[in-house]
Amino acid sequence: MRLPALTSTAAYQALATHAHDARDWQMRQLFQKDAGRFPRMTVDAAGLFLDYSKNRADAETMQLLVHLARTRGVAEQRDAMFAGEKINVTERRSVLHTALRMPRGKELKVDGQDVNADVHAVLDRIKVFTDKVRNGGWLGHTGKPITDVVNIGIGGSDLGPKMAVLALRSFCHPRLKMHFVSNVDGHDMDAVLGQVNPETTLFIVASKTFTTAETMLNAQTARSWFLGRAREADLPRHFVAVSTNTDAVRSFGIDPENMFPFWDWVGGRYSVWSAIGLSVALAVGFGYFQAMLEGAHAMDEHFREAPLEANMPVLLALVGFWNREFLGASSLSIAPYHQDLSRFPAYLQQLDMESNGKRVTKTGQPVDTATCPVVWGECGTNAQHAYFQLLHQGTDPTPIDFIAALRATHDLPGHHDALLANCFAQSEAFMKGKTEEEVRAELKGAGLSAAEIEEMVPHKTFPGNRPSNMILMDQLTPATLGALIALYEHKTFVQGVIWNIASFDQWGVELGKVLAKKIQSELVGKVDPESHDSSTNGLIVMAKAAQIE
Ligand code: G6Q
Repeated sequence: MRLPALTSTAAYQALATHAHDARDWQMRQLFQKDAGRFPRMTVDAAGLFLDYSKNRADAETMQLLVHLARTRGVAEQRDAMFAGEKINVTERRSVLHTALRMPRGKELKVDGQDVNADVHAVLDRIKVFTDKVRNGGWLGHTGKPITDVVNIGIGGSDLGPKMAVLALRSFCHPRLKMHFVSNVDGHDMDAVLGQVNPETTLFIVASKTFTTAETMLNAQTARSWFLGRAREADLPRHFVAVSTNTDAVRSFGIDPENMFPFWDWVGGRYSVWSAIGLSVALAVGFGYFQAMLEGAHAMDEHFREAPLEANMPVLLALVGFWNREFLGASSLSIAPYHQDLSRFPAYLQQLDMESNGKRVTKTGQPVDTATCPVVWGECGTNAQHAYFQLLHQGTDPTPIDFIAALRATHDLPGHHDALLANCFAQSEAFMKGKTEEEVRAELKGAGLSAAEIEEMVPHKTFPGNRPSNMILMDQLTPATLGALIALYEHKTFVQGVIWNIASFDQWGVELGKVLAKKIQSELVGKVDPESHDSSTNGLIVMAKAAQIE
């Protein structure tokens, strides 16, 4: 669908006019004058609850935003994605991570291929393999059960599995220790190899293309390390692959029998649901892995069926778009109040920024507005003691997504109430702030003189009126984690549709890769390079000199 430039549309212009007034709104007042704000600006779906009432938006704002989503074709594009149409236009591919979590037996054919049957055939193999490793039936070359699993992968082949294994810590197998090596920096691999025993370690080489330089080097290093301690014939007990590239897996020396396949219609950053999630299934067991898929599927069904005005991913996308586009928020902070979600902000960084960090439309014209904000974050309450200062009193308004579970998965007394109290208190403080009058009254109560009070007032005043969302679940379980990831996947999708950008490619990753190859050969070359700028030439010469010494 050829869409008009976003800012030229009547729907966008109506929002721009409306935003002119909204810039002066105070959320405190919005809450005071509207008792129905909380019930109206909250939504439940797939075991998650979203409260988006602490945004500088009212009922009219939401209507205008939903109208914009409608006119940009969000519903049609969503249906095209689920149907397997080739909506990844620059790579001419379908985008079917949703098919990875479809229940068995649902009809979906792409290019004549029965996608559902293919997906479930691989899931069946994952079940057999993971059961065997977990119950001690899969033995290392000296007859001992596996104790350590090392996932070697990077980007989408690392961030999702690592985040999910940490998030589901309470569901993990007590014997299996999970490790993730991603960085080409040898310190990453070195740290893991120092901890594991070749007799009881299983390496998963996880790479969609099986050509990614970092992963290939790490896999070769692991292979050499292993072969220094065992025979070539022992490799099949200790190395498996997850990939779409059977030939490359075979040439690496892994029997395709030990390869778990997936398909080109699974984007790297959307691949935790595929065989790339093998490490997750090993850690938590196939039953819980399936529960994660089911949680995501429940969110898919909601996204497909709920009207746009009551659709959780659509609403999250729209308030994010509003903050970015009209209230000048150039970043989005993610604050999970759950230590097990410590890698969730990093996971979302890739999901959102690699998908929507684009500057041209699907048809190649420059985008006429800002696109994806910078996504970053850290767990609460730690973040409160680090950078929340800037969020409260800095000069840039930064929206925050709070994420919390109402019930803990531990039974240590006192902690969870303290955690939730902090989470809710922060969301209230960002919204309300603290007025000059309130500061004066407080300081007067503390016995300060009038002069002292006036000196302190500017420092102790909080402007407030800072937007946030609150995402709650009962407990962090495989199902709610699945729903949470799917929520953000669909949110990202909706924003990409509104901006009309190609959310499913990542050409921006290429340039650095090509240059790194050239520099890598120069670092070991005899002649000092002259072809770069003086800074890059100088850095290469320095690194060469350090290696010679
Ligand atoms: C994700 C990106 C990227 C990719 C890695 C690893 O969407 O495509 O992060 O996942 O570059 O790629 P391989 O799995 O092919 O090694």
